[in-house]
Amino acid sequence: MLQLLSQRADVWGEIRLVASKRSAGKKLRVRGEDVLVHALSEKVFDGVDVAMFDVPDDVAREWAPIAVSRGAVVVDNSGAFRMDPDVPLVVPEVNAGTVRNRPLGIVSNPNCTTLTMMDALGALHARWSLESVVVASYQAASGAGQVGVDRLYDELEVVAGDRTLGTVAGDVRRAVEDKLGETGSPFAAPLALNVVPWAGSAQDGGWTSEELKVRNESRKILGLPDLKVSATCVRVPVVTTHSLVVHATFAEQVSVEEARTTLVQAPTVVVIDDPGSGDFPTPVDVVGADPTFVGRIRQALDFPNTLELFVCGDNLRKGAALNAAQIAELLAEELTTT
Ligand code: 2RA
Repeated sequence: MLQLLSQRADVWGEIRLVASKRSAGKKLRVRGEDVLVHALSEKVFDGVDVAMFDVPDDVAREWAPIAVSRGAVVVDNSGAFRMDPDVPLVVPEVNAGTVRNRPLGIVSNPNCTTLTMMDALGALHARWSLESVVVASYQAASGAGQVGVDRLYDELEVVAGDRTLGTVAGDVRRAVEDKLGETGSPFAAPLALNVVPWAGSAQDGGWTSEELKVRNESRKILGLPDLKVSATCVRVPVVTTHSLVVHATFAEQVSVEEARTTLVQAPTVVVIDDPGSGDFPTPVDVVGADPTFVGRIRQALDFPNTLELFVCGDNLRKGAALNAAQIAELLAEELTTT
């Protein structure tokens, strides 16, 4: 977030940094300057127009209303308010107008997995009505935070150099658990040399919280409360950048060429789709970039109104900080023109 605020058009006056007592007193670099970190308190929000929250759900639930009561509009990156009907859930390329309808003074930033496909799907939906989406995610370790990144690198160190690992059931798990212990991983199974079909917490019916977020948030952002959505969320040994396989069905047949043109024309989407030359998006080529990258665009052979897409997006940028910064910029524009 600090890097993005330093790189984007500077629409801000003071940027005040706020954190828990543990970090208060540190200095962090923003816009080329060292800025003091203040401890969280009610008074720290006084004079703040836009408060960008990147905290756990319970902290957001407690402190967002306090920031609003001190005069700020909150942009919240947690899951605390996303499905509240009085809180807009905003992707500027898709539903920027909803940001003005915020009776609680809070605007929510979607989950990174939903965000990875939203500007591409939004562009296609605006042209051909979307009827259903079936998604499989390939989620990076950094979706689970720094602890996830550290765990992935630690596991990779354990398995590096042993060319026998991954050939006998349980050998990778034993190697990882022998070195790193049986607890302490944010992942439900070893991630090195593996894929793990689980992200988030357990919900009714065998679903995970992450899968339900993809369904519920997509419906809200696209303004399609009855959109049929089914997601399976999978963690893969990638550091940063989520990928999604999207099976999107529209009200009418969509030609691949027209879909490609629509995606090419979408300002924040980049199409890389020449598989014959080995050109398609992959996380290691996309990480650190702002746009959503789309490739492998195909007409589903047995589903006439359905396109298959492979989508990659940096889960820390568009999937989190960038989208939040874009929302804050919408608010800044509104506050300076009204
Ligand atoms: C994950 N989507 O990747 C979550 C983070 N918000 O774990």
